Amino acid sequence: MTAVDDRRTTADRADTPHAGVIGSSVRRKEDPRLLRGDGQFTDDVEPARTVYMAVARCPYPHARIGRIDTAAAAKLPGVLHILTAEDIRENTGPLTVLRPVPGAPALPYLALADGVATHEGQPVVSVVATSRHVAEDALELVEIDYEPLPHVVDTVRALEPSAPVLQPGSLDTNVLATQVDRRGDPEKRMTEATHVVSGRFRINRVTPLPMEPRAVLAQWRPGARMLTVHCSTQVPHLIRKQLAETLRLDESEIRTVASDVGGGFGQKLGVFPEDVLACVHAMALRRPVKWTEDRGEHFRGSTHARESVHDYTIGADASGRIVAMVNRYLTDLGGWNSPFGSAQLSSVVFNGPYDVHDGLVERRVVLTNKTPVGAYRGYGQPEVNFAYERLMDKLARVSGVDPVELRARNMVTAAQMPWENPTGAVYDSGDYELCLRMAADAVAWSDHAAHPRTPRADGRIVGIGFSSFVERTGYASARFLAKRGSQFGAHESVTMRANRSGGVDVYTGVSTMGQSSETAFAQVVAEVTGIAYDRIRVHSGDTASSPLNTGAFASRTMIAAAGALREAGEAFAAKTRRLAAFVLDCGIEDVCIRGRVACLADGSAEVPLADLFRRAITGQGIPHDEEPGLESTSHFEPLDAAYSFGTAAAVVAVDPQTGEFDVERFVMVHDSGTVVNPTVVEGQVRGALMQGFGAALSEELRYDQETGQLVNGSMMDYFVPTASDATPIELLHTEIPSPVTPFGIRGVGEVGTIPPGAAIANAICDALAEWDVDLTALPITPEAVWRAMQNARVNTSSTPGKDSR
Ligand code: SMO
Repeated sequence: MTAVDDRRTTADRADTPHAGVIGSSVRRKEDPRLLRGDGQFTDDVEPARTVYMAVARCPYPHARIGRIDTAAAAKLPGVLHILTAEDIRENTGPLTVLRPVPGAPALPYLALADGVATHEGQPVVSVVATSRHVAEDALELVEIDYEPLPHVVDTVRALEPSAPVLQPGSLDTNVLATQVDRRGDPEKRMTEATHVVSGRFRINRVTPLPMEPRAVLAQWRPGARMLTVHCSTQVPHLIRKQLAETLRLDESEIRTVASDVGGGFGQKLGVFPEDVLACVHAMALRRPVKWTEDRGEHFRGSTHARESVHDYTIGADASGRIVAMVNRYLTDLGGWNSPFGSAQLSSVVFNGPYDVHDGLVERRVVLTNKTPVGAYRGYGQPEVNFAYERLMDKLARVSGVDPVELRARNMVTAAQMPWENPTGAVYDSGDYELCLRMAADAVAWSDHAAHPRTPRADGRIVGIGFSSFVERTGYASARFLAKRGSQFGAHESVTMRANRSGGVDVYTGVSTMGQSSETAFAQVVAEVTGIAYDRIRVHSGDTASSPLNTGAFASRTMIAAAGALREAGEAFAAKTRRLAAFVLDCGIEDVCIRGRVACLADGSAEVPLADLFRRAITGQGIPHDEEPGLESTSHFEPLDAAYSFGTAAAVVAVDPQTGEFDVERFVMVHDSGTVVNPTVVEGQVRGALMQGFGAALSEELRYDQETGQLVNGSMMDYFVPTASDATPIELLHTEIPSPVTPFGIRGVGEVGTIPPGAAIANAICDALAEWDVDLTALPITPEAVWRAMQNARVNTSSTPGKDSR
């Protein structure tokens, strides 16, 4: 572990010269506007003559679309423009996918359902009117003849021969693609193993549910041939690319702007049909067209996530040492491929933190008549963690090895790194066992393990469960992405520009969506250049001003951007020091930049940065061999992905009569390498843990098998945790720098979503260990626990509850 730098505690006043550098919990640059209600979200942008779009959506899970009659709607006063598939077929292309499923045929689709709709909520007709309510009224007057087709909404049933095939033009079955990664001979190792544990693990369909739903505002100036698109997105430059492709415009004719974004979580990772439709309407009407998603639309028309079925097997020798890990899983894609496609990281890190040579992971991507699945914080890692960590506890049980010792015995060690897993992922560095031991100590595991699980005075039995994990953060390289057909790079890009006030403007295509990138970027610039944190302004998310970058996802922004900020900052500082040496008449090596001035190291002479910057901007008063201007741009690609890691421990009290339970403690021990801003990192981990608790304990999008309808698509029926449901969280960190990233930073955005399900399920099963209760599905509700107890009753002679009171 590296020593905790004392700058962190002493330097969080923004006006001290060295405040805001890496490691300090400086106040967030985003907060003054957001806390005053002065943020500017897409819906806050309201140009003159703005008109409003509403969208008619398919009410069936699968339907052929017959005649569409828009005549009555068109006559409604205030209605300006109506689109159906017929109107856009000629002039727009299919929506493009940023991260195609490797090995899958393309499933091109238009912004409006053309002939057949494959999920409830798919856009069929769009209407623009002078107000949203008129547009919504017009939808009531649109007549659409639907011929319902046979549907399938269950992932496993979609593979049965009787299931309707969703894409008969491209596929014979509903399997879009099968991907196998393997190393060694896991089947043979499994036959030689002393202990083999396996299970089928069902992961619930959930949705990221950002506080700000999707939103778009499109403006077209035909004379200038300029389409300006404000959009709530994580990836302004990638949306610009996708809009250009679908609208058949030059990229130079499109400017996308993401101002404040109220959460993305992976969902806002590419262009959606409504974005295209708003642009088509705006170009036809020559008026600004706005669409803001409502919650009902959001539940059916955005993207869902996570739903998968994992058939996982682990083999071990007599001592519990793992000899093979095999995961064959189905991942549900819904009715179409979304801009980012379904999760791929269940494969990449399927073995978690465990050292195994022989391994196999088989991924089958399955189409069903449900809302498309897209990225969501963690992107496959929470799903597979639930499977392998439940099995580690089963393995502990059958082998008689303590679950903490079993984990420790199997973890990749610091000495083994860099270590390549069976899929080719290279774990860069870390001390996985240290985090595990810290978690075990924090919950006094050895004391707990030594005592029987007997009820407390309140009748509840306390159990403790662990989940150890790695998190892939960032991407291996542009070459790695190219092999998978991904339409983006692994780099991040910034431009730094001096201004006459003596400040620095930093331009980035990364949009600010709660991850505090403005703050963290400014900290890196302050660290590298010595310029005061409060003289650095970060401008986010506008393609007209920022260099062409990748975007904010995959816990990758800081890993890549810190390198770009360092390179740009070093070049910027070097020129600043040359100008200062000229003015102060000294050697360049004698010049320091401190806060708002450049000075001699001993402080005997100084010149304000504002003076130097004005000289550079005017080209007046600079050395003859210097070019005017003070600006630098850098595009930086890190060497490799970095792997964050840790262990979580849950302490859960279970009522053995009813299955009711409470998570009384949740300890998260985590390493994200060098920490840029401790408060921001803590916020990221806590926020992701809350989403992890939601997915683990209460959230599940349920479809009626008979009708194919989403039955709980509202905030009344879909149980997102509220503040009053918050589980108490205890955070502990180690801080081991990564050798493959600038400053040793690992990503931190997604990690909290990973361990809650497994840790809590393991704790409940530990509490009810006497009856061998097994939990294999998420979410874990009291009913699920009660049912698992009933199953255990059938399998054992004893009865949970009865004997224990
Ligand atoms: S699921 Mo994230 O925004 O890569």
